[in-house]
Amino acid sequence: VEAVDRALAGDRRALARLITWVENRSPEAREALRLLYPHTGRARVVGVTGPPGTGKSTLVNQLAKEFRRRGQSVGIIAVDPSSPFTRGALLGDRVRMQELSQDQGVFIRSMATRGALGGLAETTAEVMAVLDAVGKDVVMVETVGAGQGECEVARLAQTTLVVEAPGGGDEIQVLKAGILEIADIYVVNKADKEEAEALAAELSRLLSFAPASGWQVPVLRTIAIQEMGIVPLVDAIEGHGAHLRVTGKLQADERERVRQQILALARQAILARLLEAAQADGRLEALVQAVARRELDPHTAAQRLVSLLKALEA
Ligand SMILES: Nc1nc2c(ncn2[C@@H]2O[C@H](COP(=O)(O)OP(=O)(O)OP(=O)(O)O)[C@@H](O)[C@H]2O)c(=O)[nH]1
Ligand SMILES: [Mg+2]
Repeated sequence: VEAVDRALAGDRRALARLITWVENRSPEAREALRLLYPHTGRARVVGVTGPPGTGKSTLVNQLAKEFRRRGQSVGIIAVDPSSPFTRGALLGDRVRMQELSQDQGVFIRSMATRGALGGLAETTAEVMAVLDAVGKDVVMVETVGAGQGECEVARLAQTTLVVEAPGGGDEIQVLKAGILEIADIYVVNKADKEEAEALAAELSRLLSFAPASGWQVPVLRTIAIQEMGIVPLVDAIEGHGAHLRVTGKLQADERERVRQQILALARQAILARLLEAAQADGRLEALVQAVARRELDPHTAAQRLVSLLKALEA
């Protein structure tokens, strides 16, 4: 595919086109990804997640600037949670990130989650692979840590930042979502607010109960709007990267991610083939009716459906 060569050579419009293919799951996407894959595996992938409005986008913006000062190129994926509630915030992001987008070393892409049901993590992983392949040194992914899907997206990262802020955000909510476990670095943003200190203390206390691993999750304070605490945060991100490398965790985690990715894609492919076959000859509808009439139980029906796969292979 010609666009692949051009994107690899640094053409931003070709890069944007590749990402659109991937997002739309268009036929060109698979071939493009196949050609790009050998070029991947070099980027530092950083996930930034946390409750709505804690300053994730502002922080990502500042982190990008600091990485640029350190001579690194940056790709940013903002996963937009389709709720109308966040529409305005996204617009704000655009304005804020305008200055960044003038910089050729930064590529920013917002991804809609609408209609990406279930496949969001797979699609995001593929967009990350594209940015990695074209040579971005750092790829940052911003997601709102609310639902299961967003947590999945956070797991695609090598290093995950969980961003909290005092006021508004309900910490208990966050803990319920299991977000504490996914943090490699905890950020208490809006440290200009008085309650930030108590929040940081509470987080440190909660983290002290976590089982010991080779990595002590730091709790760092930032004031993203004033560009404060950004340098120590980037230092911590680099520190976590070094930790992953020396412990061999970088490769181990990567293999686990690839394993999950293969299985997820295989699951999708199998289900698609099964549904195609079962719907074509009305088999699925027949099973549904049989179960509804209590002639079959759902387990047996599922087994009959799966046995269709053998027929397909034959
Ligand atoms: N006081 C204060 N406000 C901040 C700080 N950082 C960001 N904000 C403000 O907080 C609001 C939300 O910031 P965003 O960066 O859009 O937050 P977000 O987490 O990306 O929001 P969503 O993507 O909608 O979840 C904006 O009005 C920012 O200006 C900070 O350090 N201190
Ligand atoms: Mg945001």
